[in-house]
Amino acid sequence: MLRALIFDVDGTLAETERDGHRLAFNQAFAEAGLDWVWDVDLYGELLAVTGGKERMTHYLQQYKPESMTAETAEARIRALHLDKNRRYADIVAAGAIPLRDGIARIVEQALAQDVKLSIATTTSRENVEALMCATFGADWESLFPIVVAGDEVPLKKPAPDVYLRVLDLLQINPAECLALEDSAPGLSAARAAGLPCLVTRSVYSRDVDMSGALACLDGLGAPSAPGGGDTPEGPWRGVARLGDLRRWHAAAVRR
Ligand code: XBP
Ligand code: MG
Repeated sequence: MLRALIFDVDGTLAETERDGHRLAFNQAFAEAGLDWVWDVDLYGELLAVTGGKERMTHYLQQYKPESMTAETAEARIRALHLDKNRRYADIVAAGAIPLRDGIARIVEQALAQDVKLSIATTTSRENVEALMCATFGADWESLFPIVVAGDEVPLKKPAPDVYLRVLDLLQINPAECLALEDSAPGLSAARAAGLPCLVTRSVYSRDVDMSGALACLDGLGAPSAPGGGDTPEGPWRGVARLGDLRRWHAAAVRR
C-alpha cells in the first residue's frame, strides 16, 4: 500500500538547475569579481557533485586553483553561496520556474487520497521555501509538513541521510513510500534508504543510467504533452495519475 510520497526538489518538482541555480551561481561569481562562468554543459558535469558549496569547492580545486588561497577559500565559498541563494530566491520569486508537468496533479490527488507528502532534498530549507512559496503559495507547508534539507543531516545525497530522516519523521515503512527523483545521486540515496524510487528525468539526466528505479519516465506528462518511459508494466505513455503510481509501486514492491 502506498502511504507517502517523498519528493526531491531540484529537477523533480521543477527544472531549477539550468535556469535557476546555475544563473544565480554565475551572477554571484560576477558580483565577486571572479572569472568563473558555468555554462549549461559544464554545469551538467558539475552536478555530479551534490550541494552548492561542495560544487564550488570542487570547481575551485579542479579548474581555478589560483583564484583563492586555501586559508580564505572556505569563507569565500560560504559568502558566495549565501549570495547565490539570495539571487536564486529572487529568480524563483519572480515566477521564472514553474512546477514540472504533473506535479500539481499528483499532489492534489495524494492530498485527496490521504497519501502523505514530504520532501528530501540536497538544497537548503530557504531555497525550498522560495520555490514552494512561488509555486504552491504561502501555505505550502500545510501540504508538505515534513521537509529535510541537505545541511540538516551529516551527509548529502547520494548518501541516504535525508531520506532516512524523513522516514524517521513519517514513521512509515519504506516499502509503503515512494521517492520521486530526477538524478542518479538522488536515485542512489533513495535506494540506499530502502525506498522504491520513480525517476522523472530532468534536462540534465536525459541519458543517465537509472538502473534500480521502479520506473523511469521523461516526465509525468500533461494532456498536451504526454510523458513516457519504462514502468514495471512495460513501456508506458500518457498522463500519469496517482493510480498509475500506486500500481507501479505495488508491482515493484511485490517483486
Ligand atoms: C540538487 C543539488 C543542489 C542544488 C543547489 O539537489 O545538488 O546542490 O544544485 O542547491 P536535489 P544548493 O535535487 O536533491 O534537491 O546550492 O542549496 O546546494
Ligand atoms: Mg534532483
